[in-house]
Amino acid sequence: MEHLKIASDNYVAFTFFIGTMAMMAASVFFFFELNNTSPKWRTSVLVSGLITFIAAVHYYYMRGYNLETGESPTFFRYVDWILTVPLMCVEFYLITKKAGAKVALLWKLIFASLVMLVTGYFGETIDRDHSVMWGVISGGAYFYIAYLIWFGEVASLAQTAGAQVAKATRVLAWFVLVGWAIYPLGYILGTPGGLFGMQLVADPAAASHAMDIVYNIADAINKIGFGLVIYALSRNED
Ligand SMILES: *C/C=C(C)/C=C/C=C(C)/C=C/C1=C(C)CCCC1(C)C
Repeated sequence: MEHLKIASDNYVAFTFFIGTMAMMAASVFFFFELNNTSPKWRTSVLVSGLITFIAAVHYYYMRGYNLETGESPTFFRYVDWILTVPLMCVEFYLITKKAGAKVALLWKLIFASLVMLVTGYFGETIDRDHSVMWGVISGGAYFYIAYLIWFGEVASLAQTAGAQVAKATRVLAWFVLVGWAIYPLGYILGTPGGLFGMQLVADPAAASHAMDIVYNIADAINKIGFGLVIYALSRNED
C-alpha cells in the first residue's frame, strides 16, 4: 500500500491531524479529571469529554479520508456536528437545571440545532443551487439558539442559579455568538454563490480547502474551549 504523507504545505490535512490530536488530548484530560470532580458536576464534565471524544473519532476518520481523497469529508463532518451540538445543548440544560430548567427547554435547543445543521447540510450537498436559501434558514435557527442563551430562558435561569453559573453561562454565550459564527463564514467561503451569489474564493478546490480549515479551527475553539469553561465551573463552584 502506498504510504500517504502530509506535505508541509497541505494545511487542510495538517489541521485535520492537529485537530485529531487536540480532541484526543482533551478527552483524556476530561475523563481523567472525573475522579477529582465533585459528584454534582461529574455529568457535566463527562459530557465535555464525550463531545471531544466523539470529535476525536470523527477527526481520525476525516484526517484519513482527506489525505487519501483530497476531498472535504462533508458527510462525516455533519454526522459529528449532529452528535456533538445537541450535547452542547445538554450542557446548557445541566448547568441551569438546579435553577429549574425543564426538559422542554432542552428539546427546544436540540430541535433548533437540528434545523440549523440539517438545512446547512442540504445547502452544502444535495441542493447547492439554493445554498443561500438554506444558509439563511440555518442562520435563523442559529440566531434562535443565540437568543435563548443571551436573552431567553437559558439567560434568565442562569441568573438565579448562582454567581458562578451565571458567569460561566455568559462565557458560553460568547462562545455561541462569536465561536459558532465562524461556521457560517466557512460555509460562505466553501459554497458556490456563498454570499448572495458572490464567490469569495474563485477556485472551487481552494474554496473547499478554505472551508475545511475554517471548520477545523472553529471545532477546536468551540469543542475544547466550551469543555474547559464547564471544567472551570466545576472547580469554582461547590
Ligand atoms: C462542534 C461543532 C459545532 C459547535 C458546530 C456548530 C455549527 C454551526 C453553528 C453551523 C452553523 C451554520 C450556519 C449558521 C449557517 C450555514 C450553515 C452552517 C450549518 C455552517
